[in-house]
This record gives sequence, structure tokens and C-alpha cells, in this order.
Amino acid sequence: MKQVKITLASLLFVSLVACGVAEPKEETKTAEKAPKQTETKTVMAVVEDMAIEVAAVGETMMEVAFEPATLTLVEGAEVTMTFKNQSSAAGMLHNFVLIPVGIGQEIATAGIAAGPDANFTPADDRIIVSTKMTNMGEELTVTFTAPAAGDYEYICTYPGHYPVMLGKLTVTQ
Ligand SMILES: [Cu+2]
Repeated sequence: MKQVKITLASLLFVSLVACGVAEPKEETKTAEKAPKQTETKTVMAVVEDMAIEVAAVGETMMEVAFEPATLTLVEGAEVTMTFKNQSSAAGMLHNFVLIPVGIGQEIATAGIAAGPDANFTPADDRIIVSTKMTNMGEELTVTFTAPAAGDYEYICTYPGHYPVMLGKLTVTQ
């Protein structure tokens, strides 16, 4: 019995020591957190939020185009895009659909099947951002996060506008 008591006493002692040690550890943890927060702030400062303007222009099916036809964004940036339909031909509708390179025809074809109520835009997880169809003179704003570094395309899915209406987006790190 004595031996057991000693063991219990030892355990208590160890526990007390452990508790005593725990406090400085917490302090150390707090000290470690401070530099980490600074690192996060540094990263956020590099990836600045961006505001861009994209216009849809052209009065005939062969002239329709995005201006600008090329864009560059930084990965992870919060992008506020103003999209303007500057066409002045009645019924010249345009949208902006951002997709990875190589699936434009597939998305455009699926968009025609989706129909006008879906803004000629299919439900597809690969679409990074899409706007509704805009009529001539209409302007709207959308926000999205710039995707992983790589090459992308922005297309208009109004029937017949792809592949004439096609822009190239480069996302850098
Ligand atoms: Cu269009």
C-alpha cells in the first residue's frame, strides 16, 4: 500500500509539474502566432483586389468582340468586373462566361441547349464566372476570385457568337 501511495504522490507531482510547464508553452505559442499573422498580411498585400472593365462591341455577327481581347489577373485576387454591352444593334445580346481553355465549343453548344431562360449558359462546374445576357447599352458588375495560375478564355454564349466572341485570360502567380 505504501508503494501505491508513493506512486500516486509521484503522479500528482508529475501532474503539477506538467501544469507548471504548460503555462510557459502557451506563452510560446502566443509568441509564435504573432509572426504568422504578419506573414498572412504580407501575402494579402501582394494579391491586390482588382477592378476591370470589359466591353462587348460589334454590330454584326462577324464583328462581335470583347474589348479588351486579352486580360491578365493575379491568382487569388478578388476581381470586380464591370461588363458593358456597347453594341447598338437591336437584339445584339452578350454575356461573359469565363472557362478553362479548350472547352469553349462544348460550353457554347451546351449553352444553346440550355436556352434563353438560362442565359444560354449551361450549369457546368468548370465555369468560373458568368453573367446574364445583357441587352445593348446595359451594364452590370460581377465579382469573382481569380482562379489558379494558367490560361483561360472568356466567351459569349449567345448562339452564333462563339468562337468569334472570344477573349484570352492569363492568370499569373
Ligand atoms: Cu455576344
